[in-house]
Amino acid sequence: MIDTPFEMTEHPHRRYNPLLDEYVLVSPHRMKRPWQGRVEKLPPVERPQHDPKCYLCPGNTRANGVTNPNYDQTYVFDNDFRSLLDGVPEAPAPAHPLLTAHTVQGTNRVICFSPRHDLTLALMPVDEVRVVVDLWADQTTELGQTYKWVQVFENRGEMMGSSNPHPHGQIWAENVLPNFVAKEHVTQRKYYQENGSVMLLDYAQVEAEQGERIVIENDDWLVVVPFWATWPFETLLLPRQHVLRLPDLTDTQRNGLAAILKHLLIRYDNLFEVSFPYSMGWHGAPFIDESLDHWQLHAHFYPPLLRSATVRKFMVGYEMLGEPQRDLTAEQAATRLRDLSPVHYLERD
Ligand code: H2U
Ligand code: ZN
Repeated sequence: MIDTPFEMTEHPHRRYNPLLDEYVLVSPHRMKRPWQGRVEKLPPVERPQHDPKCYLCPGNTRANGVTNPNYDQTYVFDNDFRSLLDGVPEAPAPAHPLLTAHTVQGTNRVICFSPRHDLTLALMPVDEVRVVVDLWADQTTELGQTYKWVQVFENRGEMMGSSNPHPHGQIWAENVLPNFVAKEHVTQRKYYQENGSVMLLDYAQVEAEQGERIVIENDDWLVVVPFWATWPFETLLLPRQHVLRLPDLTDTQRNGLAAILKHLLIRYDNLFEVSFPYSMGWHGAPFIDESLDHWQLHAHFYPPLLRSATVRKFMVGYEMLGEPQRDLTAEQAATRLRDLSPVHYLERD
């Protein structure tokens, strides 16, 4: 029996994720246990500006024999190994409802963020990150004319399964809403119907007032470790104004976005002095013929690291069978990220 009043920094509790309508178990008392694992740093990896063996560098030939142009900013191409295809025939009616399958139509693209093999978004100049923002927006507009969903994302680092260190992201577009997006569509709509306001605008407001989960902010954007974060250093990037999709961002909002992206990623790299692995991606209103006022553009960052450049969080055991669990609270993670130097560790004197 614990005879002290409930403290979020002391006692196990479950936090509600309103976007996914699910819970995460938080066990802050476990932070007190001894840790005997190694806390190592990795030696910095020296990468050339151009790697003759890289599939994404300008002028190189890809796995399927196509040669990349000598691009000098960004470069988009159809993924040579697409997971989604167009013109797929209709699947037959299921033999039993428990064996249901549907046809899906779609496409996949790869975006090179820079011709420089050795850079990352954290190390690119802000005006070059801005070019990437514009490209994400333009691709969303273009693919949104054909598909209901356009998923812009980046897998960074070997730990996340990225096949190549060259700065790049991907876009998958399809004629259905994938699971997480379908969930966010329903939860945001329900919140809007019940409260008459936009869930993630209300959330940004509460976070701006409370401050304790803010990592970094500027006039148009806010980065928080969400109250319901599952990954140790997960963050949510939110506009302060109501925005449905990337292409709707104004020139000023895009500049602010490029700046805050770079500075978030610098802090991530500085945390364990390593090029921080993560999966990040954008969620905005889908291209469907329904009322969409409940939608708010946002980006999720899901980094796997927990304690050092090599010690990661695994979502296993109870997390596969019950629900996600974390020890470090969202507030503690935000404080750690907020207190880091705004100067990249590789660019310090
Ligand atoms: P990842 O780093 O997340 O693996 O993304 C790289 C993508 O690039 C991957 O989806 C594609 C892979 O299919 N690719 C090509 O389209 N052509 C190539 O020559 C190599 C990789
Ligand atoms: Zn390269």
